[in-house]
Amino acid sequence: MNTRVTFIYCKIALMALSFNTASNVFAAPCTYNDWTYSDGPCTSTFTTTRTWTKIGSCQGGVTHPPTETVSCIYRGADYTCQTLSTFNVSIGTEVIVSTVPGLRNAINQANAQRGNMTILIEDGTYEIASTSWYPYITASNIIIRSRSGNSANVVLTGGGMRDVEPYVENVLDLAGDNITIADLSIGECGNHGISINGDNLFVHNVRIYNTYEQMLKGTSYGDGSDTGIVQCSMFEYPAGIGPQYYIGGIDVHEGNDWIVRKNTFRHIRSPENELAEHAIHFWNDSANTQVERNRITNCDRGIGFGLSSLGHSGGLIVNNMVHTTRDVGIGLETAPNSEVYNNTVYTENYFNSIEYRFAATSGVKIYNNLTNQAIASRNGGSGDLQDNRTDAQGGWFLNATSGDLHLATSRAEVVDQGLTISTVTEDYDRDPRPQGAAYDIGADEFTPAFNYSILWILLLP
Ligand SMILES: [Ca+2]
Ligand SMILES: [Ca+2]
Ligand SMILES: [Ca+2]
Ligand SMILES: [Ca+2]
Repeated sequence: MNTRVTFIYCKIALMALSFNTASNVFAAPCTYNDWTYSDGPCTSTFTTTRTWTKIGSCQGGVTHPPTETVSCIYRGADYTCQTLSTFNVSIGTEVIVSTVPGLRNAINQANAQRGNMTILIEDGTYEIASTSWYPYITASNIIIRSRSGNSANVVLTGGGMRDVEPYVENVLDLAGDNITIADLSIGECGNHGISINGDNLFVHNVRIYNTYEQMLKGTSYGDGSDTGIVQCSMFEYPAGIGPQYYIGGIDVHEGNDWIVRKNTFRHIRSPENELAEHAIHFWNDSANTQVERNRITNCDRGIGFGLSSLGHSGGLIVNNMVHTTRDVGIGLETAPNSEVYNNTVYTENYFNSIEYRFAATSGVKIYNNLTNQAIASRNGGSGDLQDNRTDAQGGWFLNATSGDLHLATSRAEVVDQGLTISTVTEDYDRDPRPQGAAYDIGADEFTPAFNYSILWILLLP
């Protein structure tokens, strides 16, 4: 080291020392990079407490309170079906759009900045998808929702419910993770309303209608889409029938640990000899799906785990009301160790309400289900059946052919006749189980409506 280099080295070392010993005086202003935070658990009001910590010894500049309340996506069991706008749920950059070019720009911006963004859409109808461009979102951590919270007033469409082969027209095609779609409608397209390959999708209070293929599709690319939640949503063909057989409600391949709860599926019916796919179908190497408290009516097929040898393992189907018009209400195919508890199934034009099928379907538990047709093994399926009743009549229910399978009156055949299942603590209505002496069979734990005629008698002089 020559003298000059040594001198510079010593000077730099001295400067570093002076900054260290007098950091209060010379500390640089804080930037965004000088802060870190941790969030507590997300509560059922879609809020959490964020705790901020400063890294290093900067002073002034960017600052944060020690704690603050921020919004988050609540995914727990004690969820609410209220709109996300009720809680002003938002993450990252917030963009408000009111035109198709504005919405397309926001999607391009979300991809360019790698997500962390909320897109709020003003009321209106947006023909956002075409066969030459449709929203393809590669970024993660995005919320797309109506600003008003009124799902009927914000409608995202393609060019109509028609065959677009050999082109593709999904209204939303999502490859990123942690994407939330809420409080809007999606329909009128050539393929799917939502196509998803990323993980942790959250669909809340969305109406999907008039898609030429399955309404929500989980594709099998990579290891498929996992841990999605679909809740409080409507899937329907308002004309009462679909455009072709290759349709379905939720169709997921290679999906692990999804939850599908408190949705309605209507009129997912094929106009052809070939059946439509199920309203809810998880298959082709899927596992551990929870399907609870859904209402399915006037569909060809209800809930399916697996299809032929393309199976599904584990999972729970509980407290659903299922009305089908051509095939099974609940079908287990190559679906080992599934649990099917406390469903009510009303089946028209078919012999079996519930089937467990193929030798690979073993270890299934089918308890406390109320059906009007058989619960049957086919092709060597095996399982444990307890406390089911398969002789229900349409008149037992409030409105069987619109899928309202609440008991119309207290029926001795089912009320207090079920097995106690410690993991099933509520019914379709979230009424606690049991009411009265024991569990009821079926999705509804019967609670008699308040009887005004008795009150009238009591009040008479
Ligand atoms: Ca995955
Ligand atoms: Ca998977
Ligand atoms: Ca009871
Ligand atoms: Ca009830």
